[in-house]
Amino acid sequence: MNCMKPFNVVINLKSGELSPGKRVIRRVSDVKALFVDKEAAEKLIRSGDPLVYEVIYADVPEEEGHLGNCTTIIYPGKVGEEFFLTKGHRHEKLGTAEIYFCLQGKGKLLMESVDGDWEALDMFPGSASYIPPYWSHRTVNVGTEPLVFYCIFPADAGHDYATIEREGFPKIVVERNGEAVLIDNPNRKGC
Ligand code: PAN
Ligand code: ZN
Repeated sequence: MNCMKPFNVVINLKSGELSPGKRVIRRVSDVKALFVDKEAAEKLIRSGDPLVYEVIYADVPEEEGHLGNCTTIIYPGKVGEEFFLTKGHRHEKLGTAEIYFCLQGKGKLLMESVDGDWEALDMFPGSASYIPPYWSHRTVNVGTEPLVFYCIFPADAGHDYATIEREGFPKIVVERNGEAVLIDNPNRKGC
């Protein structure tokens, strides 16, 4: 039997720092394939390869019964006209859900179901977005401050990044006249 002891982590509600935690960082070079404007991505990489987002995980076993949890901090920025975003994934165990609780900033949570429906939810401080089973998910920072949110998911859900990397999302989020707008992804491949 697993007799793990209960424990706290402490989350800074403004910065998203989670302690103690394990940090994963993603720079433009790690996510360049996701953006339409490859030239703009290469230019950013040459000029210092800025940080796009960080994920800080609480130390929980990736086993059935446990709840994985982490904060994500997406920095403000754009590649060409597209806002900074997370890689996006669907869960390897497709029938697992997730909750994103937004602490700071302004975002869009893009989702696509295995049936091909898509949805976009606004993220703002206090929004708690429910991602049902069978929906892939990607987050976009459409504001001028870091977008900070706390995620809770079945610890054994797993992450499938390859499908989204191959097919892309149906929509991308771009800045037009100072507004964040969703447009069709010109690089979307058929499923
Ligand atoms: C989140 C995401 C996190 C980073 O914890 O993993 O926001 O996004 P990517 O994993 O797409 O890089 C989650 O959805 N976990 O299942
Ligand atoms: Zn997830």
